[in-house]
Amino acid sequence: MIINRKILTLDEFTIQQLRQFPSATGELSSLLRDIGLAAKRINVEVNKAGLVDILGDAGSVNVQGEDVKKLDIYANNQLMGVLKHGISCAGIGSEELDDVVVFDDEVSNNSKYVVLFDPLDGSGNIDVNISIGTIFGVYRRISELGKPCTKEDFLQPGNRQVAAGYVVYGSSTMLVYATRRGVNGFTLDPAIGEFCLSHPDIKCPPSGRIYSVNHGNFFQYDEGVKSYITACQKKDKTNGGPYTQRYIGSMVADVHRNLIKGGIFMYPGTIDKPKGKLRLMYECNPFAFITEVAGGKATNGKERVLDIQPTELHQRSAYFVGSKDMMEELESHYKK
Ligand code: P6P
Repeated sequence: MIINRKILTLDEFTIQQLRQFPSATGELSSLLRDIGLAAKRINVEVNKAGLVDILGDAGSVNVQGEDVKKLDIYANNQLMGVLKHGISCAGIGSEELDDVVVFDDEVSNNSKYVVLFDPLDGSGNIDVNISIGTIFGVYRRISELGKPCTKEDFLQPGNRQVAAGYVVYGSSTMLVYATRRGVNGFTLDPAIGEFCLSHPDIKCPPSGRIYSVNHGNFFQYDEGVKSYITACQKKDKTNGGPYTQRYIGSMVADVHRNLIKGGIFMYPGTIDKPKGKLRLMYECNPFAFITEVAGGKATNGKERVLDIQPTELHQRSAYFVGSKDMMEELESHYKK
């Protein structure tokens, strides 16, 4: 008897995916559920952030007598905790930590995956109540199982990701993750405390009318980028008129909107910072993987982001990601 399940929770969805691959060990499904648990815990604190003045600012002691941590440190610790105490992760790399953390215990050393994450991207927007997010990428280890994972496990090109995803803490809290089989979005239902499948099989529209960039740096961008931005502003009425510029200074929210509605997000290099600001391993690569699985593209202006061979854990990359047609129009301006 097939039970008609209208709403699948994240746990039910990952288990359903697992049932379709009897040979799978379930480690990846378990890891994704672990991240979902951390996201729920982070969501509780992010939603209280506006009350920090009452609960006490980071570094102080709150009314319950607890140390109030900076939210991004709190988020980092939640993700590291669930992954260390799970069965699927041998170690992590985090935007908040200088070096990778090798879990080095018997279970972790036999775990197949390592995870890189930005625990709370855009955390500077918390005190003005703008959406922020968590970003993660999952790699299969290349080091020997049974031993501690190594730095090389974390310095793989983004095309070696087996899964990637993000959580956007916004008007609702959503967890979106991709495997090579597709991109699926889950919205947190506070009534039951579960992420529920709300956006099955997300596809990035091949084109759109939204471009996201920090216009303040316009005169620092190279000619190709300036030419494309100007073209976005000069679209005439025969093709719908000028595009809309939407940039809220929180990459997760901007890229999520563009993934659903169609659009392009740009964080180009500048004269002062040729590599731009965004980090390759735990900001650019996860969104590049998700966007490509959904039908879009992601480059650094010259090459596919997922093909970049990393050399450092925290290296930066110029970044362009979004709808296929818009990315190809940008590339045409680079070729001029
Ligand atoms: P700028 C947040 O600090 C972040 O890393 C991204 O989330 C965001 O898109 C970008 O930086 C904003 O940077 O230089 O435009 O303020």
